[in-house]
Amino acid sequence: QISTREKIIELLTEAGDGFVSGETLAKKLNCSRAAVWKHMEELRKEGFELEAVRKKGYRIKGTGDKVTKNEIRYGLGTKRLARNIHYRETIDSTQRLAHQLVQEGCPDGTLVIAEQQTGGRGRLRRSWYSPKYTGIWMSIVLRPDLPPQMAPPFTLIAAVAVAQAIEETAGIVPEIKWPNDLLIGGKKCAGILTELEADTDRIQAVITGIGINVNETDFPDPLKSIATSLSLASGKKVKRALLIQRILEKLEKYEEIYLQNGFAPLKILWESYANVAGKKITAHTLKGDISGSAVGITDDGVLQLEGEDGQMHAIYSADIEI
Ligand code: BT5
Repeated sequence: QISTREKIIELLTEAGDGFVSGETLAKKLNCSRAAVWKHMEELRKEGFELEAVRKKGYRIKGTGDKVTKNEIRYGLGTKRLARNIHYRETIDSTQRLAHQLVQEGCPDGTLVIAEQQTGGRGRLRRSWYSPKYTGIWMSIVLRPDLPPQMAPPFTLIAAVAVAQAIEETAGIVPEIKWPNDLLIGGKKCAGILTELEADTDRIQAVITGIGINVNETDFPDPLKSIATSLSLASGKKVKRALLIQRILEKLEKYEEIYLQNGFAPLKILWESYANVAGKKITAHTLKGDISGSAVGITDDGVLQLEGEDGQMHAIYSADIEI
């Protein structure tokens, strides 16, 4: 079911550079001209650049770079994901709201997205820098019917979806650093935080938080040396809503593959973006550090590390130093 505003955007987009008169819009939308004008005002507030010319009507001049519900919905090719969107200009953390929505029984595919986070979170209570209008800060609620031990590959699946979408929209190929970092030229451009709500035998929700530096031109001091944005790396601005749509479409597709056939068929795709295999690394785990050479990941997404003592270690969660 599409809203009146989506319908307006559709009609104006179809007209391209041409104008659509208020009368035509009113007729097609089955409302008054005053109501059309009111919708236009709302769309303007959402960042659409709309031009109104007396006796000619309305025309679209291009969309401002915002990530509102309409910007995301228009042109989105998913069946399940982001049918339900919670948009905020400012929020503490999209993860926090997503957890709350899960408690309230939100549907599979619910998307929480914000222009800015004041308390963005990384793993292990680290903070995530999320300035206004320049990046993508979103959380997606998935409700697969799986046991909790099947949850870890969701981070890897999200990483592949994000890497591929970046490649298609920004024209740069990021590297995936196991498990949850995306790097360009050795600097972090995106991070993924997967959290779980589960009973002992069944997942209630996988909440996948995705943070991407898109159009930032600069970073504050502690991040300057370790962070980059797509626009710093590619030299051009990227339209965030387009990147979001591609990520959602891929995530939906890969989640379906995972549910039907497991992680094995996605592994090769993941490996094509990964940067660890064969490298000397140190895994900082909660139980201590393990150094050795990275062999690869298993069909379940577990990192295999051959220790300096020749022993094989299965790493389920860690920060990797290359
Ligand atoms: C992550 O954690 O990389 C997961 C980040 C997930 C953020 C998303 S945004 C939407 C959703 N809502 C949330 O509240 N969070 C999720 P981790 O691997 O622990 O990395 C955190 C570390 O990355 C920090 O300690 C900093 O060193 C660095 N960092 C912080 N902000 C950054 C940024 N914008 N770009 C690059 N690095 C950053």
